[in-house]
Amino acid sequence: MEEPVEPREPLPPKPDRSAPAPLSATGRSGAGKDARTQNGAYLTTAQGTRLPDSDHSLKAGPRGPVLLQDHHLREKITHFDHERIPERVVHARGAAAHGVFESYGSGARISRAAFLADGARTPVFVRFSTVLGSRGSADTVRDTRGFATKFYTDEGVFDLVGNNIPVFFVQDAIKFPDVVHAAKPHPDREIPQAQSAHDTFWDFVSLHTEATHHTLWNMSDRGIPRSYRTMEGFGVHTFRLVDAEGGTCLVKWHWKPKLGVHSLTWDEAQLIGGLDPDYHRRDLYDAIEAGAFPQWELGVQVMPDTPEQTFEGIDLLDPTKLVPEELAPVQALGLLTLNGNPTNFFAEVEQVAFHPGHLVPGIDITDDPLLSGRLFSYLDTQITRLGGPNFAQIPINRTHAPVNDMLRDGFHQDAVHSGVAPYQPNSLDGGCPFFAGADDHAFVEHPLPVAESAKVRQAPADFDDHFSQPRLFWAAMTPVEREHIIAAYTFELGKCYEPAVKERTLRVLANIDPLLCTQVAQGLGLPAPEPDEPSADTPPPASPALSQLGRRWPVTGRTLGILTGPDSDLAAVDAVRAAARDAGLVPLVVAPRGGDPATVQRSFATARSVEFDAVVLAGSPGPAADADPARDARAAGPHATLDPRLVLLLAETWRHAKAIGGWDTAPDAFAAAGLPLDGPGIVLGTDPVEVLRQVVELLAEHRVWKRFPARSAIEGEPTGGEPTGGE
Ligand code: HDE
Repeated sequence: MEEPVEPREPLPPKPDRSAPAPLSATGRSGAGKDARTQNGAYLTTAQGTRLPDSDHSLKAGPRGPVLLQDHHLREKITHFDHERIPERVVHARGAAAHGVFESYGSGARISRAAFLADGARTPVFVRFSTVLGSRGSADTVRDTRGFATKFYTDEGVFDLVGNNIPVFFVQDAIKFPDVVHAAKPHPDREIPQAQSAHDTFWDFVSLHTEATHHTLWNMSDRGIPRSYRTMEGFGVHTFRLVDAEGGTCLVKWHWKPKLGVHSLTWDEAQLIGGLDPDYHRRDLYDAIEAGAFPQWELGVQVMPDTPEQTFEGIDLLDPTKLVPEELAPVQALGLLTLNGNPTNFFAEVEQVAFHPGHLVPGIDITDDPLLSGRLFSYLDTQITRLGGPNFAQIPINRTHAPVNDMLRDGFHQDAVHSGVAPYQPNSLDGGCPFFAGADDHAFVEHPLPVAESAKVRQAPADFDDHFSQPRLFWAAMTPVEREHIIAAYTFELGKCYEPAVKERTLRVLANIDPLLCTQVAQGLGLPAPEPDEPSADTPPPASPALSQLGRRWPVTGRTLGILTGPDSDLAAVDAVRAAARDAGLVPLVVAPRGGDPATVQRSFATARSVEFDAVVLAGSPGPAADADPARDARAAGPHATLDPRLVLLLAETWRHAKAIGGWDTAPDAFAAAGLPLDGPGIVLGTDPVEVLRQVVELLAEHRVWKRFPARSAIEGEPTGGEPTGGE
């Protein structure tokens, strides 16, 4: 309770925390484990001089003027003035974790990369992000998510800098500033923050129709993930793998989450944006702290490396196209486990610098024009963001391989280079460093023949096909997923002011699908135009793997709200909590008021439905002491028999299609809250643990969509057929 005053060493980091390996600024040569932290029991200046006071400036008497000679004041304030660095121009908002990648060895036959060898274990650091918002923006906005992985391999750093959507808005890097300027807030008012629901974004994407495919994914449930843990990741571009004999293949990278791909509903996403803007960041951190380590399998789709660089008619150099998994199945290469939270957000998450050009032997690039531009951009951007060319020496960016790069000096040089000959060839430093051959793990570019051609500013003719793959995606969606897409377009365009922007976008939608176009037009109160892009003679191939629904997934790390009242049977609550933990869930007990955090995690005043993936109700709690049914602004209405906050919680849980269980007098509460007792996804019973078992069954499908069948206009089977895969 009292402020400690006895000098003592800093406390050790918490057990869930990890940190960059204690390596020297030039790689593997070791430094002490505490080299990266500050030590010492006493407060000092940056020069290590101990300080007697840091609460008062040096003054000429207690009421006198502050003296300029106060070097401690000047050092403290000057450093503070320079604490911020420029945020990332895109992907500014993010969260990250440490982990390990364990290779299955299956990739060794297609790539010589050492980290893909059988049994290889490689430390990793993974940063997830939104694209559009500023550093302080909300997590749950509709947006693409970044999924960037730094593998600290023995052969140098490999960065897989991907997204949770497999295609991109533009085909050529020269268009990237255009799409980002259009999507960022309007330059005059700097609104709206972190969202695409505004005129400039839709102006651009409706004119630049190669953005149609990515935009459609953004409007689907992929744009509002439930958690970073339930996101798929994609490398987007096609990469070239090189095996030990120099043989090559073309691949697309995939991260498959062990928990499945799940999303929020739009209503939830908006509520959470206000209630808990750090929702995804918190979720990742809490899961790791709780020991529910998120996992993904890394996989590749493998395509032959032919001179055309196409596969089944799909241009592999076009980043607006995906390869359906039904044509090239994803082959698993290894398992990623995130098991350590950062120790210091700024040092690690803010300062980590990814770059698609951080490659290792066995992984090479293709001529995708979007990738070519990225190979320039990521290095360039760090020089401004991290204040100079030595960002590779920041602890989180340090390679785990020995470095001898002959790069010298510059801002923030941490290494003390010895020798006199940072040039090649030399004899004065004994000829060191030496060149490596391919057998010594050198990165040798694959000698790809370049076809004879003229210098032009042009794209290949098949890059003009902007609609076949949006049609493929739409065809794979189930009715409920289609309904969400329609609602998302209607919302976003409904936020636009310019009639021309809406009408032009409807023309784009007509070219994807008439149903999509007419439904959105109806919501906007505008006529639905006819398509002006001819449909292909053959319908799009079926790719049910694109749908998120129809499978069952592990429930590990999902949250369960256990709602209790003063009359709840506490033994039953305990039994349900234990059973929930056994099932891998995170149970949170909600009680009328706060209490010992070991038994009560939320009160009626602090809980809101969006925190829970499912809820169970132990009885029928009346209004708690701090409730005011008549005036509580959050209440769905006055309910004398139930706490009004509970009414709201139950109504939202129902509306968001989540599983709801109850025992004892819970049916009275459900009835009072207007929930149909025999409705889909409502589990009632006398045995609380059995009720929980059935709730867990429902949770394995994520949501109870049959509670809200799709509107009849949208019903009609997707052409994709039965979904496949899953656990
Ligand atoms: Fe990025 N992108 N990007 N991007 N990107 C950046 O690099 C850029 C693209 C992606 O957590 C920046 O360090 C260009 C595709 C992620 O630190 C910048 C183009 C994909 C992250 C940049 C693209 C991505 C970034 C901003 C078009 C998915 C966050 C700060 C040619 C495959 C990494 C920074 C992190 C970040 C440029 C397109 C993913 C400016 C020029 C396609 C996950 O360099």
